[in-house]
Amino acid sequence: FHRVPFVLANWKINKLQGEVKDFIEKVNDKVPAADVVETGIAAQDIFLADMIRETAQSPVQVVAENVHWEDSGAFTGETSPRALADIGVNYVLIGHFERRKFFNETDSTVNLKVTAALRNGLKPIIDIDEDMSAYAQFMDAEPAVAQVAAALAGVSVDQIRNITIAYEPTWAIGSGEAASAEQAQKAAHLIRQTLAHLYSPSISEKVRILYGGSVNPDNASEIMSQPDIDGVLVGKAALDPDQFLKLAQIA
Ligand code: G2H
Repeated sequence: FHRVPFVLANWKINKLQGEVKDFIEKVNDKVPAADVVETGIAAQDIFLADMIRETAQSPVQVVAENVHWEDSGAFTGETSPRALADIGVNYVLIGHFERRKFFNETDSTVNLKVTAALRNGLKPIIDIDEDMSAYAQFMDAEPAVAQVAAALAGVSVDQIRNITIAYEPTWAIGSGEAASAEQAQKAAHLIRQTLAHLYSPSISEKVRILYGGSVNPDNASEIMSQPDIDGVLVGKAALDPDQFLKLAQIA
């Protein structure tokens, strides 16, 4: 089974309207075909509708950075998964380290959001982080394994095909210090073993696992050449269109 690599930019709350437009104009015609390398950009909700329009003729996927777990109702300031699907969004990031750290995202809200996304036909990209102490104990990935299981509670065998997992060790996020290819592979392999245990070995082979945390065009090729790593989630480096295109070409 061939897993199509996924190169996903995470802009967080950077960029203004004009910068978004310029970036998309620059990359639209230059990204690889979606069956070779899938490319995507996670951006603030306020830009998503424009981005969907601007990428209509290109394979670039427009990705939400977060979503609420109810489809509608009185939840001021949140974004409905049904509304995201309605404007044409396909993918949503769920449980990014920064959501967990600054906005009280927990394994249980992550699971509610994953379920809500799937129910509305959105494909979740679930972030799994890991703390520094676990790293000090030589990649004891136990917490990562528990996070995967919690995030996927109630997700069926049919639905798991629509899930992407992004492994982003906390200490590597925005620090300029990426995990080594070997560390990243080790964690990704453990995550795949967890999927095999929760579902089946053949299903675990169908799920994409990305690495994120200080990825750039210099370290991406070694990381992406690891057998269990199917792409990268990139913050800082992917704010620049040329670097984003380079990463897509490396994949
Ligand atoms: C981790 C990553 C993107 P950066 O947050 O999700 O950001 O590449 O800047 O470490």
